[in-house]
Parts: sequence; structure tokens; C-alpha cells
Amino acid sequence: MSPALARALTEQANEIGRRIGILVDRKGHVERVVVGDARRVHLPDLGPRRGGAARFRGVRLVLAPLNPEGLTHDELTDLSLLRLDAVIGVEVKPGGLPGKIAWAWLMPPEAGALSGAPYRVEQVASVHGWSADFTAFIQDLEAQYTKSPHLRTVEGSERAILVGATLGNPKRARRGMDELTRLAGTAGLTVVDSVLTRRDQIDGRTFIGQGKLEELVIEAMHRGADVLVFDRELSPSQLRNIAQTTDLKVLDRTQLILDIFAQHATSKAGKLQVELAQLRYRMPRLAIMTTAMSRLTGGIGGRGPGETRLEINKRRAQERLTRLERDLDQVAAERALRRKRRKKSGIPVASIVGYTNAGKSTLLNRLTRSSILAEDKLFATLDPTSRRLRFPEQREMLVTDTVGFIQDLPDTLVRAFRATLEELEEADLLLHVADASDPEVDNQIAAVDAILRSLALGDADPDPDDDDPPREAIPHIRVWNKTDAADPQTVASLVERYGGVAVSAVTGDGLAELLDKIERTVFLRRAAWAAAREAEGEA
Ligand SMILES: Nc1nc2c(ncn2[C@@H]2O[C@H](COP(=O)(O)OP(=O)(O)OP(=O)(O)O)[C@@H](O)[C@H]2O)c(=O)[nH]1
Ligand SMILES: [Mg+2]
Repeated sequence: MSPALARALTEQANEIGRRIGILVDRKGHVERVVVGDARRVHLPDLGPRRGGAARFRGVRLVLAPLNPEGLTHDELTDLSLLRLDAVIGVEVKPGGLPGKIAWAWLMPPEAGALSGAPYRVEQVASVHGWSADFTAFIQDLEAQYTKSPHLRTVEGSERAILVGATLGNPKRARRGMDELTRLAGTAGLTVVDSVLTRRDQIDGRTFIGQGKLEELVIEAMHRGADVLVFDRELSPSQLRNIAQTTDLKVLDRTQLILDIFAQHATSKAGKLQVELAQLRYRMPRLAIMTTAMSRLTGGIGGRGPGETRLEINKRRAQERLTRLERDLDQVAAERALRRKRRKKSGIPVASIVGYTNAGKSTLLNRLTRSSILAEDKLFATLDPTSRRLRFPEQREMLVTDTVGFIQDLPDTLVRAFRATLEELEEADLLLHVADASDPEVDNQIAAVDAILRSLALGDADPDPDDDDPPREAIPHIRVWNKTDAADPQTVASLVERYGGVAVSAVTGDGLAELLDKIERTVFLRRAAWAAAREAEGEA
């Protein structure tokens, strides 16, 4: 800043008795002049910032007069929130001449200093003799950000801060955050921090409150995070408010799950289902999103089968939605036909259901000596896959692996996966697999049971007013998996409380007992059913 510019600024501020701020770019051009009131300057919307976490905005803010106590909290917050190159305050001396200067810039997170202030403030006695080469200084600072080991990530992965709020039980909320961490990891994000705040009530506008949000932005800057992930579904307006306040990419739990589904969808039906769910999530949010915001609220790295299509406007989105629904009806019809044929062929079906990552695919592989994909990821399986299971005496059945469940499964997904879940209705047996080694196992089986109930599975007659004969409840067998990794007492207590069979799909422990139970349940039930039909015929 030249002495002449400083003087012009301080003289004007002195004359009108208000604060004046100017935004100066890296070439030294004044981009904007903002006139505030006597106390503060409100900066206009500066638009989206280009580049990643390591980039500053390319403009510095010069303010006059500087407050007697130096740069204020608001001014330093602007520095972080807007990623300004620097904030510079110039004292106005009586008569309007420039006096001392205080200036602040953002600091890269250094080893061991992560919790310190993310900026540094310095004082200069006078604008004369302040001849630092600002361009070289800011370029060097950006280079430090790029090189900082604290800001380095796995190639191509985005850095995220997870955000949760709890009203009541903090223990429960923390476990929810653990699950969110796993979801974020599966989605390919690098989690750099996880923030759980206690609130008396959830803020309708911003979910966690404006003040907390501003703290988060500073934290994000400090840790080089580009993404905030919220531990529940945000309303369209919350999403907008948060994205506008923070200028960060904002994801909620639903988007995260949708993104994982999008990455894992392989079949045509699977892709259609995910796109439908994504579209249903986006539709109510399209109307209030500006172009800048669609960048901020896009999927992680912009993946997903329908990602480019999601950029389209609302009318086209509606057309696409109708189209997808029609295609999926077709898929559902084909599936129904296949089931009907299968029913005729008389081969019984056992469907494996359970919480995501419980070991469903591993169990299917083990039981049927197959090799379908099983991995330590959430929602590795999306498409129902069937394999034959042979018993002695020429008996055989089909075992079907299904998509995993999770607590608070987004409604958009449940609806989109209707065709997949309908398969379960026709099963002769449900094998409810649970991970006995997971401390959350009780909540997980409760979540799965709740979803099964909502699908009216195992319910005697979901609609008593229709003419259909009441449907018989589908028998369940609870399978306590991963006993090799679980505490034996916990396993014993689970079996005692809920019944079922304890197994390890990896070591093969308990599988003989499970097979025996499956065979007896399915074929005895079939035999009883056939006998009843025969008796009916005779009568
Ligand atoms: N220790 C141990 N690990 C197991 C066992 N069964 C499965 N796993 C592991 O648990 C992880 C998840 O297994 P999957 O079979 O993919 O689980 P899934 O229920 O099909 O999961 P999604 O399809 O993602 O819902 C994998 O890393 C498996 O190796 C077991 O009996 N013992
Ligand atoms: Mg699986």
C-alpha cells in the first residue's frame, strides 16, 4: 500500500466520520470501495473463490480507521471466512493523516500448533518505510499451505470435517459420529476433524448456530478442509444457509450415503435406483440453489451415475424423474415375473438381510462356496445376488444376498430400492445376520427390525381391508456372525436374549448348526404347507 493511497483513505474516512474499506487485488488495483457506518464495514458477497484449500482469494482488505484496540474479532473472522489475502487496518490521526498499521494474515497449520490461532497479527509504526513485497509474501504463504504435511491427503481425496449436534445423550451421538466417520471413509473422504457440539435446541437456520459455524470455518481453514459433513439430513434452507455462510462444500449424511451407493452401483437397475434417489433428494433443493451453490453442494468429487444430469434445471429433472420411475417399474415387473417362475419351480429362497458390513456376502460365499464381492466397506453390495445351496437328498434352495441396512436409512433410498426390497416378500426364510463383535449390535438389529417392519415383512397382514388372504409371517433366523472376533460372553448373551445361531463366516464355526436349522425351517415348513393343502383338497 503506497503512502498516497493510505492517505487518501484516511482523509476520506476522517471527513465523513465512517469506516471505509477497500479491496485491493494482487496487482495493487482497488477492486471495490465499501463505506460502512461509524463502527464497522459490511462486505458485499464476493462470489465463489477459485481453487482448493491452499488458495487465498487474491484480494486484501484495507480498513480505516483502525480501532484503538487493534483489529476486531469481526475483522479477523472476515479474514478466515472469506480467505482474504490479508486484513490491514490503518489508524486515522487527528487531522486525517495515516498513523500506525495493524495487519493480519492466515497461517498454515504447523506441526504441534494446530490448536493455536489460525492467523497472525503484526503492527507497523507507519506506512512510510513499510516496503514489504506483498506479492512475494502471499505467494510464499500459498506455497507453504500446499506443502504443509498437515494438509496433505491421499491422492484425489477431499479433506472433511464431520459435524454433529446433540440435544440429549452424548454417548449415543458419539457413536453416531463413529458411524459417520466410517461412511465418510467409505465415500473416499479424508476426515481431518470431528466436531460434536451440545445444543439446547437445534438451530432451524444453520443446524448448529451461526457462531459455531464461523468457528468451524476457521477450523476448516486451519486444517485445510474443503468439506463439512453433517450427521443428519439438512433441510434445503439449512443447506443453503450453511453453504452461503461458509463457502465450503456442504454434505449431509443422506448425501454421503447416496454418494456411496452411486460409487458401488454396478448393475443397470442399481444405477437407476441410485439416480432416482439422488434426484428425489435434489429436487426440493434445486429451486433454492444458485449456480455457485451447486458447486458447493455437489456430490463428493462429482461422482455418481446421474451427476451431469443433476445439473439440469427443474423441469428437465421432473421429466427425468418420471422416466426413471417408469424404467424402475419395468425392472420391478421383470423381477416379479422371475420370482413367479421361481415359485413355480418350487425352489425355496432364503434371503440374507442385516446391517451393512455385518458379513452377509461373506456368509453367502461360505455357505454356497461362491466368491461374490465382500469387503470392509459400507454398502459393498447393492444388487441382490442369488446362489444355489444344496442339501443332501436332492434338496436345494436359493440364497439371496441383499443390500445392507443402516439406521436412519434415507427415505429417498428406501423408496428407490423398493424393487430390490420387494424380493424379500417372497422369501421362505430371512437370515438376519448381525455383527456380534460390534458394540453397536443391539442398535443395529433394532434398526434392521424396524426397517423390516416398515416393509411389512413378517407382519401377519399388512392391509386387513384388502381381499388377499392374510400373509403368513416369514420365519427369521438370527445369525450372530464374526464370533471369532467377538467376546464369547457377549455372544452367549445375544443368543440367550434373541435366540438364533452363533457363527463365523470366516472360520466356518457354527455353520453346520446353521445349515441344519435352515434346512429344518424351510423344508419342514414346506412339508407342513403341502400337507395342509392336501388335507384341504380332500375336504
Ligand atoms: N472377523 C470376521 N470378519 C468377518 C466375518 N464375516 C465377514 N467379515 C468381514 O466383515 C467385512 C464385511 O463383510 P461383507 O461380507 O462384505 O459384509 P456385508 O454384510 O455383505 O456388507 P455390505 O454388503 O457392505 O452391506 C469384511 O471385511 C469381511 O471380511 C467373520 O465371521 N469374522
Ligand atoms: Mg455385501
